[in-house]
Amino acid sequence: MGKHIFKTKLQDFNKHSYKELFLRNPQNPILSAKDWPYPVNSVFNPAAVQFHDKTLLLARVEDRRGFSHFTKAISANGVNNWQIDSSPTLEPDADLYPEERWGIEDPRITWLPELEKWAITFTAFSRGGPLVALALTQDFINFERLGPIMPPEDKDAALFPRRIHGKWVLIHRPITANYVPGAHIWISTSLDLKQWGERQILMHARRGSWWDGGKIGLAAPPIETDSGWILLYHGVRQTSSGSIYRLGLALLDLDNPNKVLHRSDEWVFGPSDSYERNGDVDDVVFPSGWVLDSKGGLLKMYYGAADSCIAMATTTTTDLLEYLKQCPEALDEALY
Ligand code: BMA
Repeated sequence: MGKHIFKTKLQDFNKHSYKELFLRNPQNPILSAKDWPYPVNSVFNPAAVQFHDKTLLLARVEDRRGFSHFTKAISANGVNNWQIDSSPTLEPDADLYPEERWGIEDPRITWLPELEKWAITFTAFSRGGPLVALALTQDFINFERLGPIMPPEDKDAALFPRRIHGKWVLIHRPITANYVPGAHIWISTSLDLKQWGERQILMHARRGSWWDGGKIGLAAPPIETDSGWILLYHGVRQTSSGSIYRLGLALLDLDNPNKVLHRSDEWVFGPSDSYERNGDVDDVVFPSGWVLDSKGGLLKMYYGAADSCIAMATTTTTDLLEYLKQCPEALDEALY
């Protein structure tokens, strides 16, 4: 066992009640199938960005075949009065893009100032398994598909907003062979957004009874701060009645994002309200986007709840950084 485990003693956990970093919106869930302008099974796991001073969600929408597509919803306050496209915004097109045969899922969006385009990384569900695909857009009406950028199985990907040391950087989550069992978060680089290399493990899933023992993946795209990149990730624990998806935090070195500076031992957000606990897949909170209000410093996290609806919770980058800096230094160890 590593020294890491003993940094927080059990009595420290018991002394205080947990400080909640995220505050759920009282109107949760803010969007669900009943709000959709056309018949769908469920809406969940949305990407989220600030677009022309409004909040734009690109929601994963699942039809009754079980296939997913994306539809955008725009709101001035990011909570209600959503203008939802009357038909799918981006649909799988298996004739031209065979990797999209069984749908497209879980988008993440990053603004790339260098290209003046939004980069959408998403899971394309190919016959060979889920893989990471990339599309670019300027207006969320026309999309330029770059196709698969990672082979199956790989998902939970997002780009950093700028090149670092001349290279684009991608976080993603391949499922690898059994040398280091589990599903870990990886980081790769590219010169042209198409050919990716220098792949390495960024963060291991922990093991045993840890809340993130077994499987982790990126949640929302990394946020740049003076202290480093804030990484929000989901961790999965298998139980006798299924998986529980919860969230943790890490801080990556600003100049060298393949170095993890701090990582939360505890989860910082997990399913507790009924819409998070019960749905198509119980006990899932799955953010894939957050929006920073540059004026107030408020950070709105949008997440899928129980694979059935969309909810929102708020925090601030100040609170996240304060919390993260108290977290243990991360050991790049598979054997926690
Ligand atoms: C993951 C992804 C997510 C989903 C989650 C819980 O593997 O497929 O889209 O929300 O499982 O079912």
